[in-house]
Amino acid sequence: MKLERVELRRIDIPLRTPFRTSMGLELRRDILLLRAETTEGHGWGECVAMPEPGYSEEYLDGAAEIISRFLLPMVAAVEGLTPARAAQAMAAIPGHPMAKATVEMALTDAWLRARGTSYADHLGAVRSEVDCGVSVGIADSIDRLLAEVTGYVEQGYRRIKLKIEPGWDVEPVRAVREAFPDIALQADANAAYTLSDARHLAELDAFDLTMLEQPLSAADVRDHATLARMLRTPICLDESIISARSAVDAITLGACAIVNIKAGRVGGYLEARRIHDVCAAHSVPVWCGGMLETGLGQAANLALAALPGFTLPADIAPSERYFATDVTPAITMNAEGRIAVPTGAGLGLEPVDEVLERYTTAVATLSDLSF
Ligand code: NPQ
Ligand code: MG
Repeated sequence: MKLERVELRRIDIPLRTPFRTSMGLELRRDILLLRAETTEGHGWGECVAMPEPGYSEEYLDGAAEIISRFLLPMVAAVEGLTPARAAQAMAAIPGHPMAKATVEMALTDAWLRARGTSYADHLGAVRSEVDCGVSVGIADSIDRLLAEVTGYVEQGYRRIKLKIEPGWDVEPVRAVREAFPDIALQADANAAYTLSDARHLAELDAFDLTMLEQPLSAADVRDHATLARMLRTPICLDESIISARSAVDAITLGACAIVNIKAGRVGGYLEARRIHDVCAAHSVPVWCGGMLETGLGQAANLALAALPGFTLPADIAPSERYFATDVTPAITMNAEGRIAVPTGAGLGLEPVDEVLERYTTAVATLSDLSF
């Protein structure tokens, strides 16, 4: 396979409901899509970076720059290009995992489409559907939170994840637990606390949470290990886990009992699978995180979440959770809170042209990738 031409496309989709986290309020989803044309056909990649740094250091304009200026020329020069060789070549540049994952995802889609193989079979999936959870943003009041969560429970989501931050933690978690004594419930802090909040966070132990996700900063792995010894609630790491190596380090230190896997955060689906493998070897359960992806990203995440070690519900949502109209045919969830893993070649779905055009804010075509 050889890379011939790439289209970078920015799309801007209004969110159906505002999504507030400790990093800020999101009203729309501004997304970078990459369409790779190769000698064997085309494929799609989706960049999960946000317009501004916050969740991590990456941001959309920076991702577009490193992709077009450095990653694509490197990948275009690879002899006998495969997704794995592309990932290997891109590893020469440190960092920029979301940008690398975008390129790897598009090349993988093209590669698999040409071979009639699904993303799920490529990654080693063993399930035909995935259990879905929902990530609930910080609300304006406890009453509004309860109304929102009630709707999600009625829709069949198999677990509820509450975004928390200092000032919005114990009370909302208590209220949801009292209203729904039996639901699977977890909280995600997106690194909003420090170790000095340990006694306060220990109050969450009263609510039988499946996990507390990323309470401390990404670099504070040792502090997470200290915190883990002070809490009964299992710690899950998201932002801290940037590779299979860092997953092994965190597990060995006792910093987490559960790992959230996002391909964008770790540089691609191949590294995501390696994290799954090392976690399985350490008997650490994993689950598939989400970044408010379109149907393209959700399709790849569904394939990943169908691997055997993904034993907890995913942050994979039906299209309607975030968007009035997705760029792909809508991904739907059944009344039991499950979404089918796509079975078609590659991602198994494609953007709908007129929807894509409607949301597009900028397009760049890169055809001279040879220098
Ligand atoms: C998390 N995702 O697990 C992330 C963080 C996150 C579904 O909770 C725009 C784009 C806003 C991506 C807000 C979920 C976002 C975003 C939060 C990702 O930590
Ligand atoms: Mg998270």
